[in-house]
Amino acid sequence: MYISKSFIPILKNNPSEAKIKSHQLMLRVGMIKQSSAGIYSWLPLGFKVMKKIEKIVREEQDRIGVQEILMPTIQSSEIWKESGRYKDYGEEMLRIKDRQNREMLYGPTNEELITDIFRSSIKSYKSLPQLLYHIQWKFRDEIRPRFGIMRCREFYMKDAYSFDISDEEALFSYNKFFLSYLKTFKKLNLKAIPMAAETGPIGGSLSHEFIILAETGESKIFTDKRVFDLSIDNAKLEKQSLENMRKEYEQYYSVTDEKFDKTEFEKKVSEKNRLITKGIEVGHIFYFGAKYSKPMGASVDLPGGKKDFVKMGSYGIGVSRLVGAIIEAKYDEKNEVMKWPISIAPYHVAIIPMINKNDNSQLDKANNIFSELKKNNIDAIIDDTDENISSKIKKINLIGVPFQIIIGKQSVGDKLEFKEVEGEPQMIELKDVIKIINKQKEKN
Ligand code: 5CA
Repeated sequence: MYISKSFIPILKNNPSEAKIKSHQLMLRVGMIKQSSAGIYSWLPLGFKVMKKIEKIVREEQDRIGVQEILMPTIQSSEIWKESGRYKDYGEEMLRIKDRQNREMLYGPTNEELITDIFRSSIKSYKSLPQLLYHIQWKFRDEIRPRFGIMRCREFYMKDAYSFDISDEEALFSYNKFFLSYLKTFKKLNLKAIPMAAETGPIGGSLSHEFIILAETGESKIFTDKRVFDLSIDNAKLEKQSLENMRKEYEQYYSVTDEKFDKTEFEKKVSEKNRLITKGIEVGHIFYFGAKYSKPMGASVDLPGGKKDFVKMGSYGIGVSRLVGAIIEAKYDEKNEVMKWPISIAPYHVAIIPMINKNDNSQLDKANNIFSELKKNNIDAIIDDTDENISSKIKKINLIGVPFQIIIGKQSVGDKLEFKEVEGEPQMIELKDVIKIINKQKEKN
């Protein structure tokens, strides 16, 4: 891919309407374009990154045995009337009438729809547990959409739902997601901390928000620093192991301001371990037992012949919000350098030749390198514009391509000038470039 032919509409300066760095960068390098308040189009660069995040989220859901489905964005109001949430959800729900005058809505979440799907097919405890997820657009008519795709009205979410026979089994499902979320965020190179949280309009008795630290985050958090040192490496997908892992996290005080209790915080956390800061909520999990299954009549036959309502939980990850959250965590605003983890970078490497109108040799060299990289599953972009090398490097730094091959005066014979973003250049052969990039890809 040539930069001259790509749709990457870069702006010279930061757009004035953007207040936080993720919003600034996403508009500046043309990852998104606002279409109306809180509603965005995703342009190639942004879409590529989001799709890569989605892939990692999906892999980690599949790994714990959640089955993927796809539910529609438009739902009927009937099921929401059954659960009692049609009224409760209030103005955040976008309500629509179809041509038959039926009340429809753009789904803000899917507890009702999934319960309806479940109850129509699953009748026996023998089919439990059922773990289902989808990745789909949601709409919430937020009163104050802000910070670009961080708090917008239309956003892309992974939402999963669990159905179990008893509270004990349901907590096993909950804990599977707890672990899977920690793994997902780790893969995305983020340190997310699970924090006891309020359940809000989703409801239920148990809930954790997964928060990454960021000054620009909207959640105020109160935590025991030692929670950052915990490791999930030894946790296994078994009841006891998962329970122990969650207990280990829960022994450290970690809450958002909705749950904050000053006396408890000061009693449980010594002064040197107290951390009061801000964060971004990238995931949220809930356990709500029979909150939806009871009013909607989703029950199964039990071993003795009796029936009971299934126990449910729901588990969300803000896939589109993660794009912004990762920028908040990784973007060096002062030097205008973005460093995407290679697993989600829009391109693995940028090839930057010096372009000379009367001499095609540098561009030919770039094309050959591009083909060789492609053969090795390395996704490259060639900056074929006629800007000078230093402004090209600036642009690539801003986009956040993690590696650069510069074909300038330094590159002679088989040796190429190769560097990591913010790293020192080294003169090496293409085969070694391939080795370094592939090694980095495997590590992530
Ligand atoms: N049904 C449950 C779990 S599947 C649910 O909807 N949970 S939620 O309301 O907490 O949303 C899940 C995740 O979606 C949040 O953790 C957040 O990362 C993301 N999210 C929520 N609202 C927005 C919004 N307005 N803009 C961008 N992302 C959002």
